[in-house]
Amino acid sequence: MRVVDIHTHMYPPSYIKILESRSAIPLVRTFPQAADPRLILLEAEVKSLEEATQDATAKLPGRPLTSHFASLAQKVHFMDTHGIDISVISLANPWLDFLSASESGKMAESVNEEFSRMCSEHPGRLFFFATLPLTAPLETLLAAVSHVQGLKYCRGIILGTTGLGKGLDDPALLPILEAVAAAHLTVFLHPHYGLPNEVWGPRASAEYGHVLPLALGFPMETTIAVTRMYLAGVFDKVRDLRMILAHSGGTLPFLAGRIESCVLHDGQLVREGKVGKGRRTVWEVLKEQIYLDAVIYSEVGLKAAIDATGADRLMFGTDHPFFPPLETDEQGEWESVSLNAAAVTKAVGEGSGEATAIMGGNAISILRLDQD
Ligand code: 5CU
Repeated sequence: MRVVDIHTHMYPPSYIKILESRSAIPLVRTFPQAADPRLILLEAEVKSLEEATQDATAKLPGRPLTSHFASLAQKVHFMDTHGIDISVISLANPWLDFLSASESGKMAESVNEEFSRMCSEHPGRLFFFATLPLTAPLETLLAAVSHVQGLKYCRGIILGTTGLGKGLDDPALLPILEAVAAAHLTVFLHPHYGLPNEVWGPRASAEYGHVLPLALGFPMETTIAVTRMYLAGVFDKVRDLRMILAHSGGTLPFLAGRIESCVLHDGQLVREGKVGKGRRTVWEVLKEQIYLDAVIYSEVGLKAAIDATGADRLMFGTDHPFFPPLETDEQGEWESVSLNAAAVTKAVGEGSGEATAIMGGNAISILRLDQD
């Protein structure tokens, strides 16, 4: 069995430099009371950033920026430690979303070249999902798709849920999705923005750590983005589009039936003829155009994902370098990885054909990882 990690991130050193120069999130900041700089990414972390800036005894914001985020040697060490044969690396959130229209094209080019170079240092072991300059003009964006299509180890693009700023159901995004699909690049859809902070209530920032935005905000964001695409007919308009959804599709496998029922019972959609013959159901789109990663940490979620798309559409991932062990050596085994591997074993049986497929076989054939 070959093990492939399709959900594994890095911030190349040039990207970290940009974060170090920033005063608004995303940013990197050093605090006298901590050895490692802190990486502050999420809106939900802004309050604790302000508190720690004013009060040296306040809890530290964000997460430690360890060598796991930017070092290629560390990525390979992590792979070796966990028996991972191949990784498909991607820039972590929030990608280039915060750069201006004039900056993002050049930065995308250099980040994608940097990922390409890293992959070439470990041929056959590393591939990557490229990053698009979504704030740039359409022609720069289309040129970026052509550029990454020509990079030997590129197998797709990582995409957030905001698209060009108005979400993934925005008609202006269609030419990009069409170009990506025509280039046979798979989209890896990943959340970043979660839900508005108010949803978490006044106690969250001080008492609940990152649990609510990460455990619930991220998956809901993905669910909403894909449902909007479905309702706007994006999957029908771009039939060759193939998307891997992070975190086993958010809550889509669990909610697809409810989405279907709401469509069937919606007076407006029925009146407008959107529910008639020829409509592909959410279930059909899931089985035809969607793949899911297996980053859900339990057999219950994984079984729902398998039921929704089929075991031949699931791919193992780790979310490295996020979720490191807090009480054991970071250079050793990570519980976040073993939880996901154990979920596969429990859901489909150790050594089964389905386990072999989910742990690596699916990724190798879907992402053409046995081809140079
Ligand atoms: O811990 C986190 O904030 C994250 C994040 O930002 N992105 C991700 O992919 N996983 C965890």
